[in-house]
Amino acid sequence: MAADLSAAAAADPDGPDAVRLTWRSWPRSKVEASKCVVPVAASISPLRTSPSLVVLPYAPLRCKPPCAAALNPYARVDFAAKIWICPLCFSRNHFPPHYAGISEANVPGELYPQCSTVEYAPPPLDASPPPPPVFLFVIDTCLIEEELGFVKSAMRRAIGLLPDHALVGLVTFGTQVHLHELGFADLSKIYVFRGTKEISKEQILDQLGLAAAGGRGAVAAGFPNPKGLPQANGRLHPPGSVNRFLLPASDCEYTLNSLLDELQTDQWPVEAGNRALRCTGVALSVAAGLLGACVPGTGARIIALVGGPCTEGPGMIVSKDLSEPVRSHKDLDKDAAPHFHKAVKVYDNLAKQLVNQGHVLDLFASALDQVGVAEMKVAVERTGGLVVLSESFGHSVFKDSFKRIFEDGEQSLGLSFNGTLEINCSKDIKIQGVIGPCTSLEKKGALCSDSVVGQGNTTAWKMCGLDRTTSLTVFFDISPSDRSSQPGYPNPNLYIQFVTNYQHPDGQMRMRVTTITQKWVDSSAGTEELVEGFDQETAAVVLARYISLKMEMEEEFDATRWLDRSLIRLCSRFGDYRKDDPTSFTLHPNLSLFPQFMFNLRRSQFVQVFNNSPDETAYFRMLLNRESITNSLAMIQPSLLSYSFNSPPAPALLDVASIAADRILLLDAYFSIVIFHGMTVAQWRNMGYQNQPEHQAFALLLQAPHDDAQLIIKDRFPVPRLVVCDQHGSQARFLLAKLNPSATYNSAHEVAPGSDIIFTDDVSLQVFYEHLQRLAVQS
Ligand SMILES: *[C@@H]1O[C@H](CO)[C@@H](O)[C@H](O)[C@H]1NC(C)=O
Ligand SMILES: *[C@@H]1O[C@H](CO)[C@@H](O)[C@H](O)[C@H]1NC(C)=O
Ligand SMILES: *[C@@H]1O[C@H](CO)[C@@H](O)[C@H](O)[C@H]1NC(C)=O
Ligand SMILES: CC(=O)N[C@H]1CO[C@H](CO)[C@@H](O)[C@@H]1O
Ligand SMILES: [Zn+2]
Repeated sequence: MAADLSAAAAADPDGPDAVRLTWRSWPRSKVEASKCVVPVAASISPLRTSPSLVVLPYAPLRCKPPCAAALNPYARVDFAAKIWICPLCFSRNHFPPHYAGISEANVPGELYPQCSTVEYAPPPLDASPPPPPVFLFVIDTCLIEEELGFVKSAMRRAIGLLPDHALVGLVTFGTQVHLHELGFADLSKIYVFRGTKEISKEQILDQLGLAAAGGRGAVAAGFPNPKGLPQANGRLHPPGSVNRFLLPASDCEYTLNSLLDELQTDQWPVEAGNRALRCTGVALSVAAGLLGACVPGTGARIIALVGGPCTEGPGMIVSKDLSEPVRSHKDLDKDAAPHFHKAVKVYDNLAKQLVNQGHVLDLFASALDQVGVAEMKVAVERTGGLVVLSESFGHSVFKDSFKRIFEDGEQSLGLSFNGTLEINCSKDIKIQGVIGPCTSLEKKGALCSDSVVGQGNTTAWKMCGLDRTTSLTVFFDISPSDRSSQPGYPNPNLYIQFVTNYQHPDGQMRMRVTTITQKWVDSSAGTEELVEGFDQETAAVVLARYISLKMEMEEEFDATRWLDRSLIRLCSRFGDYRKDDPTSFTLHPNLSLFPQFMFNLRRSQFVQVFNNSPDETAYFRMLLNRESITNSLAMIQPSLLSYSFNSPPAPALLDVASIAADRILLLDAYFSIVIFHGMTVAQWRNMGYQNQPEHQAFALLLQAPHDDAQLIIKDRFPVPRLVVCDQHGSQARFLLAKLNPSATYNSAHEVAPGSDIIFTDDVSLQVFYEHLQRLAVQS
C-alpha cells in the first residue's frame, strides 16, 4: 500500500468531495442495516483542498425552511418556470430575481455537475478588516536547563515566522503562573497567580484589571457575543487590555525575544524524593480567562508547551511525591487512579469555556514520562486543537511539527477558526452523532437518532479549530418513515448535505457545501449490490474509531471479542461458501483485505492498550479520529515497501518473511517511519561501497528509501519519528513489532465448534484466516 506514494497523487481515494462511506449502497430498512454489521458511516474532511474546488463570490440559495438546504447540482431545475426542486425535501423553490437570466445555456456555478462540493465566499457585510489570528503561548518552566534551551530556540523560530499582524501573548508557569505584559519593552511587568487553588474567571480578570469594563460578572464571555462588553469594529474587549497582554507580532518581537533570553527554569526548590510543583491547570485557566476577556469569538489558540505532569492545583494528575507513580492503564482499569476523574472534570470545564469563547487548545507534550495528555484530551479534542507527543523538546518530532504551525504557502497546515458543520439528509436517514475533533452545538431536530454515537443529539457541531486534514466520522441510522405519504417516493437515491462555515486563513468567513448522493438497495433480494459498494479501508478505520470510543466509554467492553464476532458475522453474510465447508470459502475483492485489517487492528495500539501509557493511547486515538482514511489505515496496518537491486520498489507483505539480507525495507506506521537495512546491505554500507564510482547502483539503492521517507514526512502533521536501523540492531524492534509472526508460529490448533472467540493472542495471519473460514461457514 505504500505504493500509494505516487498512486495517491494520481487517483485521490477521497474523491473531489473528500467524503468516504463504509457503504456506497444503503439498505432500505433498519433490520437490513443491522445485518450489514459495519455501521453506515461517512468520514468527511470538510476543508481538504482540491485543485478543482470552485469558489463562488456570493451566498448560496437555500431551500425554504425548515429544510434550508443549499442549492446543489442534484436539484431538478425547471428553467422555463424558474423553479428548482430540492432533492432532500422535494420542496419547490422559485429562483429570486437576480437569477432571472438562468437558462440551459446559462447555469450558475453551484449547478455544475462537478460542483457537488463548492465554496461560497460572499463579500463581507462591513468593510472592517478581518480579525487577526491570536497566539497565546503557555510555557512550562519546570524543565531542566537543556530542555528549556530547546523550547527557547523553538519559540524564537516561531516568533520569526509569525505574520506581523498576529496578536501574541505569553504565559509561563511552574509552581506559579506568570502572565507577561508585553506593552513595555524596557520595564517588564508580570502578573503572578498562585498554582495551588482553583481561581474563577472573575478573580483572574479582577487581578488583571480587566474586570472594570462591564462591572462584575459581565466579563463572563459567551460565544459568539457576550453581552455588556463594549464593542468596537465587531471586536470585543475592555479598553486597553489587548495592548497590554496581546500585541501584534511586529510590535512585540523585541520584547518577546528579550523575555525569552531572561527566562529561567522554575526557581522554586524541589525537595529530594519529590516532583517539581507544576500547575498546568491554573496556567491554562489563566490563559483561557485572558482570551475570553480580550478576544471572545475571534479565532485564537492557546499553544501549550508542557514538559511534565501537573502536580498541583486543579488538573493535577499525580502528587508531588515521587513514590506515587503516574497512573497506568492497569490503575485506570482498577479505578485506582485517584486524581484521574477529578482532573478530567477540570479539563472538561476548560473545554466548555474555550468552545464557548471559540478558542483552541494546542498541546505540545514533550517528556520521557507522562504529562497528562489522557486528562487534557477532552480540551484538545473538543476545541479542534493540535496535539504532538514527543520525548523531548529537542526531538525532531516536536521541533519540526512546532515550526509547521507557523509556516506559510505550500507547507501551510491551512489553520482555520470558527468552524461549524451542519448536516441535512433525506427523510429516511437519521444522524447518530460524530466522532472527531468537534463539540455538539445541541441543535436537536427531527434528523437526530435516539441511539447516540459520540457527539450526538444534534445536527450541528462546533469546530473552534480545523485545518485541511481535519476529518470527522458521521454515523447514520436508517429509519424509514411511512413511505406512502412521502412525496417523491419511491426515490432510488438518498442525499446528504454537509455545510461547513469557517474562517479561512485569510480571515474571511466562507461556507463550503458538499452534497452527496447514494443508492438505496433492497438487500432482501441479495447482497451483491451491497458488496459492490463496500469500502473496506473506510470500514476498517470506522470500526477502529468506533471501538476506541467504546473502550473509553464502556468499562467492560471487550474489543477483541467484539471485533471477532463482527468479522465472523460479516464473513458469514457476505462471503461465498457452501455451508460447513471451510475450503469453499471465498470473499469478493471488495471484502478480501478486510480480515487482514481486522487482524492488524486486533494487534494494534488501539486494542492492545496495555503496551502503552494512557497518554500515548489518548494521543493515538486523537489522531486516529482526526486523520484521513489513508493515514488512519497506516496506523492500523502499516505499509511496507521493499527495495532491492533487481526490481523497482514494491509493496511487501507485513510479515517477517519480507526481511532479507540484500533488501531495504521502508515501513510507514504513521507515527514512525522505519528504514531497515538487511544484513548484507548494512555490511556493504559499512564498508563504504556506496562511495565507490563502480557501485553507483548501490548508492542509489541506499538513497531511494530516504527520499521516499522524506516525501511522507513533508506532508504529515505531527511529523513522524524517523528510525534508521539495521537487521539485528537494537532499533530493529520498531519494525519487528509491526510484522506478522508467520515464521515463529505453528498452526495446528483446533477451534471448538460454535465458539465465537476464535483466536489466541499472537497467532499468524494464516492461522487467523483459517479459523475465520471455519467459523464463518458454520451452519
Ligand atoms: C463565526 O461564525 C459565525 C457563524 O458561522 C459568524 O456569524 C461569526 O461572524 C463568525 N465570527 C467571526 C469572528 O468571524
Ligand atoms: C439525547 O437526548 C435524549 C432525550 O431527547 C436523552 O434522553 C439522551 O440522554 C441524550 N443522549 C445523549 C448522549 O446526550
Ligand atoms: C467494489 O468492486 C467493484 C467491482 O466489482 C468496483 O467497481 C468498486 O469500485 C469496488 N468498490 C470499492 C469501494 O472498492
Ligand atoms: C430538517 C433540518 O434539520 N434541516 C436543517 C438543514 O440544515 C440547515 C442549516 O444548514 C438547518 O438550519 C436546518 O434546520
Ligand atoms: Zn429542501
